[in-house]
Amino acid sequence: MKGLLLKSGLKSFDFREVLSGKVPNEMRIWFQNKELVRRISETAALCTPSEIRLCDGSIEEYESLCRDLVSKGVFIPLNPERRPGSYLCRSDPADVARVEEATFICSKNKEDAGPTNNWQDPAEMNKTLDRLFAGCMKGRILYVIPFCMGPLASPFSIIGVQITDSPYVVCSMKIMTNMGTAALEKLGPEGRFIPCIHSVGKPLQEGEKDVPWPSNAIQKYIVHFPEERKVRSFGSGYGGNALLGKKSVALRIASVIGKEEGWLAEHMLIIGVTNPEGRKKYIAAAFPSQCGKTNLALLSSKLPGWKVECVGDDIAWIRPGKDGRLHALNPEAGFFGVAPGTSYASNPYAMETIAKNTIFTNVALTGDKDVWWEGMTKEIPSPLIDWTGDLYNPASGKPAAQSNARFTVSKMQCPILDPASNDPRGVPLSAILFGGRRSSTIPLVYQSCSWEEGVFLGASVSSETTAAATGVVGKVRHDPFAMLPFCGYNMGDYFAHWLEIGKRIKNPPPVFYVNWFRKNAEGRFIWPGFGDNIRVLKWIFEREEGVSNYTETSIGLVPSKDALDLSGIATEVDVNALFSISSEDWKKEEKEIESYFALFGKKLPEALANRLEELKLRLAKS
Ligand code: SAT
Ligand code: MN
Repeated sequence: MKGLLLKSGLKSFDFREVLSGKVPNEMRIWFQNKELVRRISETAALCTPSEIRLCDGSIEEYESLCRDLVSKGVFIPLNPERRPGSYLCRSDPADVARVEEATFICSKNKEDAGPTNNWQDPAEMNKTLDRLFAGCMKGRILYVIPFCMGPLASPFSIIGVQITDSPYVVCSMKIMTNMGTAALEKLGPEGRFIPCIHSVGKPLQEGEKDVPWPSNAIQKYIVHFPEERKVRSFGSGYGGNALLGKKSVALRIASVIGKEEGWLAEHMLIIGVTNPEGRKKYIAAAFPSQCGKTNLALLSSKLPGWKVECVGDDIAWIRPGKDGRLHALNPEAGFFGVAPGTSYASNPYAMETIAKNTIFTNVALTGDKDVWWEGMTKEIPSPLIDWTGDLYNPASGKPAAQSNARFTVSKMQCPILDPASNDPRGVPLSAILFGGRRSSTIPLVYQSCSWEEGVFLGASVSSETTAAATGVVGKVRHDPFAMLPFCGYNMGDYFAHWLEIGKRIKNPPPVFYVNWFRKNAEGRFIWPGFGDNIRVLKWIFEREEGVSNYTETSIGLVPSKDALDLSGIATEVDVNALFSISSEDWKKEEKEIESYFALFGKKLPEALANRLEELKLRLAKS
């Protein structure tokens, strides 16, 4: 590492000299935690970057990285009059989504990863990764990003340090996490952090010209070591594969920590719902990726007097409180939301949030240098450059924006951000929702009768696959608690942990199942969704207070006739089709759940097996 340049802010040093004890005053904070210094040195020695840059998380640093990315043609600055402070970035067409087949949980014992995760022996995996990481940052800068998931003031927050060779990742982490010196200060000399080592896996040979989106076309690995509390990610620069604070730390690793410490790390949005009388309740909801979490989190109410505010759109850390209730905290500082389908008509608050200071990835570019995607406006602007950089031809039948195109934006820009969004203690939950994308079988909403039955609903979530992960789109797959790709340990133990949490609190919140995506015989959505979902939230709110009417069915409680407020709804809704429970479809569903549960063998908690038997009996009688 002789002569390895070390930069912090505008100052440059020799890394070796600093290591040998000559730590300049302004750098003290970076060299106080021995484990951090060890990780940086070890990674630099293995990956052989040409420079090390310590990221302080300042706005100046962010802006200078953006300018750099613009000069290299990686970021296209958008029209400052229309979309100030914003950029468009185009990924490699082969690196557009999470790679679940390349995502691993490398616990010491295979059984601890469980039947739903890819597993390899950690020592073997480390050997494979050491080979891939050797020299992988040649010709590139190694960035060190200290970050804090959760409010800086919260005792529940988790500190991580991501080392990456992608400046796009640094900019995204700045938006999505509390990043930089503040996180380092919280870490302190003795503090523990989750090391997250990431490389796009494309070393540059002497004189080789870089591409705008470097990644590794052949080898991709997103690997978690739950016992060691470490993440190593290779070969991809996109989303959850690369912004390691999100799915890797705040879900996969945090779920393991939560299991040990008695709390839950969940793939859930959190919202505050206020009724016309001014009473407010917080609700958390789990849906798989690309099933409308950001849309529900930023809902613009179609019912007069009802209001939704957003605490978080993707992740909730949930703990039993001393008051006997569950409290939820959003560990993220920004939104990494799905762009296609977002419009002023469907989601005005999302559009306002992304009006400035936003990084767009894989959307289309208009003639006046603004962004566009399918569903933003009825007319397709012309001219239009598609997400691959070509002039768009609507006759091609292809979409102009990639179907997993995203916006990355600070939640502080959200016009309906809940005042408690950064509350270090989180917010008390009054209801929990599960849901998926199902064109048949599942009614718009139903309620479970107990915590155990609620856990059964979470465990039996299934959903049509979306473009958030690589692979076929539209195939129904089981996605328990919407955590299938994000649970860091055995899913059977995870079910048991949920049951256990319910026993530890006096007042578990009621649990509901929702499905906005049911279709009619012609293949059209029956329910308008978006702002009209407030009607469902209203029924849930009033169920929690015990006032809205319900009918008991074989699967749970549904709104009784006229209990769902459809006043002033703009579209005609076939309520019968929306709530029909076909015993034929449900018998199929029951068989599906039964064969899925068999996957967990002895790890399936008895309470869930019993709930399934009960459902079978009720369906047999119906
Ligand atoms: O995992 S990502 O952050 O890329 C998005 C998602 O799947 O929810
Ligand atoms: Mn998500």
